[in-house]
Amino acid sequence: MTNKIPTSREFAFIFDLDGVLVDTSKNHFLAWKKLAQKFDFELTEKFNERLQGVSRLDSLDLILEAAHVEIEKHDKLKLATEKNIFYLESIAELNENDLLPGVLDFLKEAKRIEIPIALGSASKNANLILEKTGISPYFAAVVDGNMVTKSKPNPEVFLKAAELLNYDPKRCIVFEDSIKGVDAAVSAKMHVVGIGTRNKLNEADLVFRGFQYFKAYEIINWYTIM
Ligand code: B16
Ligand code: MG
Repeated sequence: MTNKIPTSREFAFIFDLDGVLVDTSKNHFLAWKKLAQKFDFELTEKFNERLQGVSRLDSLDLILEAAHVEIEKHDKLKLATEKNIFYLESIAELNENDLLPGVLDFLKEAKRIEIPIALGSASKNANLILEKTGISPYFAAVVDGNMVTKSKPNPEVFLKAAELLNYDPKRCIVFEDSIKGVDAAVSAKMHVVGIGTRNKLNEADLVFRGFQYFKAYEIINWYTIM
């Protein structure tokens, strides 16, 4: 008798990056907080939820609006660059140990059962983070902030990932930690698993607090019998 490995090509997985695979959400938060001090704006964790999954320039616009600061486009670009410098400094030592609990085992299992995997992130630093944490080889396709023009909740980033994988959106399962990211997946007509709390990610089909609490094959089984 052969030990046949079960395979699943029925569905593809699309992962968000910050806050799903790596705990870089807090680095973004602290970098924005430091920048916002320049114009005496106290950036709270609650306000930060509005920035999750949102592009760098759109995030800056939200902060400037809340702080009642009006500046020229040229100065906005300078501030966005400054924030990115703070952010890059804070992730200089990032490595495989910074992957969130259960992520590596989950990716390994998904690969073993042959589920195609893509990244759908708003971050322009996504490839750098995949390299630093050593998980690049798991991704058949990477769509990052350099490849899209519209921020989540617009579905562009996920639709592009599905296109690169050559999968129908209805056969894609997105893993997301942000409200806007969940909304983007829903509007792409994809399935969506929330990483966080049901309270926050109300529109997701399933919600788990982290990848250590479920297996890739359980997700596939759940959507297969749905
Ligand atoms: P960058 P995700 C998003 O990544 C972050 O959630 C968001 O806070 C950040 O502003 C955005 O990437 C842009 O990142 O400044 O590195 O280009 O959650 O979509 O993976
Ligand atoms: Mg995220």
